[in-house]
Order: sequence, then C-alpha cells, then structure tokens
Amino acid sequence: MPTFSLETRRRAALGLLAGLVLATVGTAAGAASPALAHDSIVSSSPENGEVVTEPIQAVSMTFSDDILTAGAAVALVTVTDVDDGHHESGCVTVDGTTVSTDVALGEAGEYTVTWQVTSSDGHPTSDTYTFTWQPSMPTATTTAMTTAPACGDDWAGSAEAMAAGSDDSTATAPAQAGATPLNELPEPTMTILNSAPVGQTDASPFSVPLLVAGLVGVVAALIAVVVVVMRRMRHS
Ligand SMILES: [Cu+2]
Repeated sequence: MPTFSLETRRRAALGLLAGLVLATVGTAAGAASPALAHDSIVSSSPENGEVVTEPIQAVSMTFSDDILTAGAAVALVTVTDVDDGHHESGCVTVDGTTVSTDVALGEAGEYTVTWQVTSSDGHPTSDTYTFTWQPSMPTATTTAMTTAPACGDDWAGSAEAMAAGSDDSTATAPAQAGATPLNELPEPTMTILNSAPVGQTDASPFSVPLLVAGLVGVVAALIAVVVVVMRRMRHS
C-alpha cells in the first residue's frame, strides 16, 4: 500500500466527510419535499378574478394531483355571495384531479369559492378564490340559501325547485337529515358536511423538528464512520 502524508489523509477524509454530508442533506431534502407539498389548483372555471358574463351551471377546479376520496377524505366546495348566501348544490363531485359542484348564481356581484379537499398525501388542504358575476343580459337570479345545502337534498337552485316555484324551498336550508342513502348520490361523489371545517390547519405527522433531528442523527453517524476510517488509516 502506497504511503500518504498525514496531511493528504486528512484532506481526503475531510473531502469524503463533506461529500457524505452534502449527499445526506440533499437526499433528505429531496425526500421531504413531496410530503410538504400539498396539491394546489392548476386551473379553475371560472378562473380566480374572472368576470363571468354568461350564465354558468357549475364551478370546477383542477388540482396538481388526484384528490383523495376514500375513507374519511373530505371534499367541500361552497360558492357564496357578498352576503354569505350559498349558491352551490349540496353535492361535490371528485373525478381524479377535478373537483366540481353545480351552482345557481344570484344577483350580480362578487362570489367566493371556498374549497377543502384531501390532498394526495392524505392531508386536508383548503383555500378560497373569487370571481365576479356580471351578466351581459338580464338573467334569472336564484335566491341564496342561508346555509350550505345537504348533499342529496333538493336545493333552491335546482331545476325542480325553480319549476315548482315554491317559496318555502327558497332562502332556507333543508333540514340536515341523516345520511343520504349512497344509491341516491351521483357517482363519484364524496361530501361530508359539518366536519373538518374549512381553514383547518395541516396536521402533518412528519414535523420539521423530527426531520431535522433525523438528519442530525444521520450526519453524526457519518462523522463517526469517517473518524473510524481516519483512525484505521493512521494505524495502517
Ligand atoms: Cu401534507
């Protein structure tokens, strides 16, 4: 085995240590980033800030990854006017990356879309955006509901309710009846009202301190390995 000066060995060991630390940090950062990134909206209809002049029947948004619908997954969408009146139907439809709900808009003005979905990493995520309803011609308006309608119930904005012309069914929310039989719901759908309020903060089981602690442990282990290697080099 060729002989190297102590200085050369030290430099080699330090270089090895620096390389290992950089590789470890890079790997940990790469592994951590997907868990920290929640699905975000890549497009929506209407778009954020859009001025809508033609009647629309639905509001939909497309996310960066498939929205979860299994188990306790929650997908909520409300479309509210400036007086907090509701204009969405009670059922939210999730189809892959797209989440949508039927709507019947009321008076011209600003509408707020509030959404909450279960991100592809299993965490609830939510946000809001707005659009402006500015009909280009006189358009029938729908009276808002005071609370979010329950999925499966006839809603003031439904064609049936409007045809019936029943004032009793407008401006008041239907009773929050028990769970709607699954066979009455459009497929695929996943709506759970009155749970996991919008705005709930993300509760990640993988906290940043835990990640940092793990990283420090790995680096410490690497340093120990390098020290052992250096000692062996000295003894050789
Ligand atoms: Cu998450």
